[in-house]
Amino acid sequence: MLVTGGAGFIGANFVQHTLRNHPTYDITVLDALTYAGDRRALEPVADRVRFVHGDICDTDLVDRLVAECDVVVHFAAESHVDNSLHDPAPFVRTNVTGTFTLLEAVRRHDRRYHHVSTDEVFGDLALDAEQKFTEETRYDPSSPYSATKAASDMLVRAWVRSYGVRATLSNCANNYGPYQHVEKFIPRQVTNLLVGARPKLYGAGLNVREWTHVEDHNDAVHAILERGRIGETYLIGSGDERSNREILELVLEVMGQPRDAYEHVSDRPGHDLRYANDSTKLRTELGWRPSYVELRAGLADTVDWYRANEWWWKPHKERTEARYRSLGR
Ligand code: NAD
Ligand code: TDX
Repeated sequence: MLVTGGAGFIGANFVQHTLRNHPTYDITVLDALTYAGDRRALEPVADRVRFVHGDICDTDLVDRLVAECDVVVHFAAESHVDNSLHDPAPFVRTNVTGTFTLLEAVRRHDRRYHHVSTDEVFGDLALDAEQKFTEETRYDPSSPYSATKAASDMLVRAWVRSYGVRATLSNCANNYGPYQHVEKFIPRQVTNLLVGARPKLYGAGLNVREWTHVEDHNDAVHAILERGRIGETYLIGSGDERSNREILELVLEVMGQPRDAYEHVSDRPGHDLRYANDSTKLRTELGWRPSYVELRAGLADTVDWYRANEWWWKPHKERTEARYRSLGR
């Protein structure tokens, strides 16, 4: 199995998860170790994984690695919306050209391919709408990040239809859990509290996200790899929708702080209001169910992980906050 982006948040959890549940798998990780990649996230399985430091846009390297594997699981991406607003160029390169490079190699060598994508490709929903995203929802991305993820999904669909590439796609809701970069909402607030800084809420904090534990996301990816239908898209989500303010208040409560111990900062331009996935297809067709049904308990575990693993996140913290300060957030 070739796992791209395996030194990132979801990819590293996927590699650890896979080796726990399928100890005989032979895994190669391809990762460029950008600011978001950290090889130390693979430390618990370092002696069981082949790590290749390289770029998914490197045609020769990708061709060689794809030729050697049976299945490609593609996580590598530029993944942070705020960064994409500031400098979209690496998003177009990695998310679009990188996916194209992988698809061409997969086509040449007739390999099974799974494409990891996001609910953000659908744009956003009104806060008071009954409706959720489904596999049929029209694409309507808002940010440079989501536009490049949407473009990459379209490439995959075209390669299935035009060339018969054996691919599946998944679009997951917001993830949380261990090894998430401190630039993202939950780890940023948890680590702010751990270093004695105040959490930062964008705007009024009314935007809603559907929070899914990374282990549940990775269970779903395995279900799709094992039983998913070629050419199909599956939406993944816990069903647990919360406003950012609610999440922050939960984090503060879990960490024993007053519920109002945070500050409001300027809002994200074009900030999507609400994401919510209808994951009925994944649940009925493939029998997937989230095991993290209690968000509070999942958050408490995540807070414990950040408390116990300062060695992992501390080296990224100061640089991340310096970047936010320059953006006024
Ligand atoms: P991340 O930013 O934590 O990790 C991305 C990894 O990709 C890093 O290790 C980085 O070094 C690597 N990478 C970046 N550019 C590369 C390149 N050109 N070549 C090789 N490697 C490169 O991201 P994440 O949160 O783990 O997200 C993984 C995937 O899941 C992405 O495709 C993202 O769009 C998708 N996704 C994320 C979420 C979420 O909540 N985090 C939700 C749904 C979907
Ligand atoms: O300090 C903050 N304060 C704040 O209020 C940060 C960093 C974020 N926010 C808000 C913005 C969002 O409404 O919290 C929400 C979550 O923000 P992010 O963690 O940046 O996630 P989001 O923009 O929702 O995108 C995430 O989920 C979908 C991932 O980063 C994407 O890779 C994934 O595709």
